[in-house]
Amino acid sequence: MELQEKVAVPIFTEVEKEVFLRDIYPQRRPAVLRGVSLGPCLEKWTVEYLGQNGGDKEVKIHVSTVPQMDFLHKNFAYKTLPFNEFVKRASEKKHSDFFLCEDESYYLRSLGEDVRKEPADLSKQFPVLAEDFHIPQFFTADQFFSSVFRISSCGLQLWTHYDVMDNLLAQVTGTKRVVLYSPQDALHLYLSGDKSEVVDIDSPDLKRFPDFVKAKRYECVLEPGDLLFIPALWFHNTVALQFGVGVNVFWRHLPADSYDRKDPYGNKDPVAATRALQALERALHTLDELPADYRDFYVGVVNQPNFPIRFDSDY
Ligand SMILES: O=C(O)CCC(=O)C(=O)O
Repeated sequence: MELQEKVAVPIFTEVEKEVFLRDIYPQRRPAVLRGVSLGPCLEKWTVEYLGQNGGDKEVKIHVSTVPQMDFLHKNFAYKTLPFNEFVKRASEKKHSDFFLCEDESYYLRSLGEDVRKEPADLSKQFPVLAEDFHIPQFFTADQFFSSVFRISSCGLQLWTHYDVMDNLLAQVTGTKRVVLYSPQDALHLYLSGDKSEVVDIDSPDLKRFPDFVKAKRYECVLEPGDLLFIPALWFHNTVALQFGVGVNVFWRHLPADSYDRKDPYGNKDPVAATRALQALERALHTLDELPADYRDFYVGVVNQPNFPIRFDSDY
């Protein structure tokens, strides 16, 4: 059996803004940044402190009977809990109060005040805790898009997906394994929208997903204090190796008007890409007027690297 190529994500220590912008950012490849100051959150954010200072604001969470969450088959439930109760439950292995079963797993991806319109912003939803977390100033204020709490039970695995914004994922407490795939491997990931259908990336069903082995696997383990730079369009899959608290910061790589204005999550394709994909879908639909063998032929023509170059067909 063909083996999947594995690469460790490079680690850079005590990176200053100038070095990030000159040597790392333009490469458009993931990088672990170690030793960048994130503020007092590293010492302060215990379960008790988070509960006391995050308060009892209601948060919408994912709850699952198994740690491997599967978005496409929705093997989890959306529930609501006060933030302090959520943090307590996410930090324990067995629960006396639970929704589905006593060892259920929890995940929070924090949201904006108006979930449909507003991106998450720690300083608005959790102002006291936000003071403890210093966002690395690697980009300009007008590029800022959102700051999102990522809090997971031990073992919780988040599906492979891409986002359209550049991202710094900060691990504040606990450790997390992150596996990434390049946008160039999109064809090998069996996409359904922005997510991969390959749920079990460690033991994939190669009968269903034979080309998955062709996707190069980039991997790192984030420790408290680490930042992971995830460039836009890079696929990522996370496993919390311990109960952990992280914050990710999305910012714009492209001019602001390239992005969908009604996208609080930062995962809707840029407007030009959406327009192009819709036009392509309509164009491919036109081929339905032809028999299957003609259709396949012309889809093949579109897919060949020289498309749309046409040579004169006269002899
Ligand atoms: O840390 C996680 O659990 C997921 C992070 C993620 O998907 C992101 O930062 O975009």
